This record gives sequence, C-alpha cells and structure tokens, in this order.
Amino acid sequence: MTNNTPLRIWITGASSGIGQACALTLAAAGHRVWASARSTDKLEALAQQAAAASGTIQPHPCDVTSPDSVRACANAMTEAWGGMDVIIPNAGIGYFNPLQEAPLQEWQAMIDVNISGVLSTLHAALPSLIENKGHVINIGSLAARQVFPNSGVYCATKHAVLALSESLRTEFRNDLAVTTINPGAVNTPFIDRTTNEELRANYRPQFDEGMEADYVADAVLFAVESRGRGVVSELTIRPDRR
Ligand code: NJP
Repeated sequence: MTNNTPLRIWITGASSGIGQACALTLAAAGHRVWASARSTDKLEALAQQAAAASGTIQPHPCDVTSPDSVRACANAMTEAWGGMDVIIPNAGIGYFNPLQEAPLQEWQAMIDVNISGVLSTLHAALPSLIENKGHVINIGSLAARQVFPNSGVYCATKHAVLALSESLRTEFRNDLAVTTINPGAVNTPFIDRTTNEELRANYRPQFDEGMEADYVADAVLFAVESRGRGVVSELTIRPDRR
C-alpha cells in the first residue's frame, strides 16, 4: 500500500473541534472517514459538507462510555467497508477544578471517556487494524507529558493514553503504526465544559488564542500519510507566538 491509497479511518468524537477538523481534512485528502459521536445531527451536517466537496464522511452514532455502542459502531464500519485502516480515538473531555473542590462525578466522567472510552474503542478496532497492518492515532495532550494545576485528573487520563500508545507500539511493532499527537491549547469548545466559572473564564482566552483545530488535523494527516516511509510515534504541537 502506498501513501496515496485511500484509507478507511474511524474517528470518535467527530462532531466538534479536533475530531470534526480531522474528519474534514482526511476526507478532503481522499480518505474514507467513519465519523462517530453522540450528536448525530452535527455528524449529518459534516457528511453533507464533505459530500459537497466529493469527500466521504459516514456518520454513525456512538457513545464511547458504552462498550456495546462502541462495538456496534466498529462492526457497522467493518461490515460496510470491509475493514479499518486507521483508528483515531479522539473523543475526550476535561473538567478543570482544584483537586479538593472537584466533584467526584467529574473525575469519573473524564476516566469514563478519556480512558475507558479509548480502551473500548481500541479493543473494538484492533482485530481489523492488525489484519490490515493499520494505524492507531491517539490524541494525547501536553498534559500527557506535563502536569498542570487544576487539571490533575485530566492530566492523569492523558498520561494513561500515552502509556497505552507505548504499550501498543511495543506489543504490535510488526503489525501496527502508533502515533500520539500531543497538542497544547486548541480553539475548540473543550474548555466550555468546565463547571468552575472562575477557572473557565480564566482559561478561555488561552484556548481562544490557541491553535486552530485544522492545524492539528494537518498533523494527523501528515502522520496518516507517512505510511510506507516511516512512523510518527509522538508529535507535540503548541500555539504559535503572537
Ligand atoms: O473537544 P470538543 P476537542 N461518547 O469539546 C465527543 C484533546 N485535546 O475537539 O458525543 C462519544 O470540541 C463529543 O461528541 P458528542 C481532548 O482531550 C484538546 O478540543 O457529540 N463522544 C465531541 O465530538 C480530546 O481527546 C485540547 O458530544 C463523546 C468531542 O468528544 C480531543 O483533543 C488540547 C463523548 C469533544 O469535542 C478532542 O477535544 C489537548 C462520549 N461519551 C488535547 N463525550 C484543546 N482543545 O485545547 C464527548 O491537549 N464526546
């Protein structure tokens, strides 16, 4: 397979931000994108946007906190397209709060989506990926390499994602390419979920001035299309000087 061959790519959390930008960029490059999330109305709009430019984005509902939903989504893709070449388990959330103030439910929600959701997605995708000598592109974070105040559990979940990438890379070195993209602040609705109003207001400008999501998508495209030449195992990208 050359790096020009259209690939079958599953992106979770494709209804917004980085996932949405990856879906559009990869479809514009001629790849077939299986786009999943809970907000199916947004996925339908995305599919229409891609179709208008002759791109293929296939929407499918999927809640990554439900292993049944994840398995059904993976099965639907492999039945429809005969397999999977790339998985991008991008769905992820962050609630920023000092450790002693955070509601336990927020910690649990981050663990459910950012760790258990990624695990369920990988578990469902691996058989087809291994068969096709495919590619795992995990969306880590600067928080996978550094720890910041007010986001300890988020940082812990992203450290877990990086550990999973390294585990996959060492166990499947002959069968899979594994990439971790570690972005700094990206201008998406990500921070709006934070319930601590003071922190949300303090952090919002950093995200407003962050990278645009399509810059992250370009990095993902570079990693995807490096197939046949080498593997981008870890890529850290930060907001530009202003
Ligand atoms: O966030 P946002 P980003 N099941 O809020 C989905 C990482 N990151 O694009 O289900 C399935 O725009 C949700 O879909 P929906 C971050 O950790 C970001 O910025 O329809 N999907 C939506 O599509 C995350 O891993 C920054 O609500 C679920 C998507 O997740 C990734 O980038 C910096 C779901 C979230 O879109 C994308 O984040 C960094 C569920 N249960 C890493 N729950 C940054 N923005 O600065 C949520 O270092 N989703």
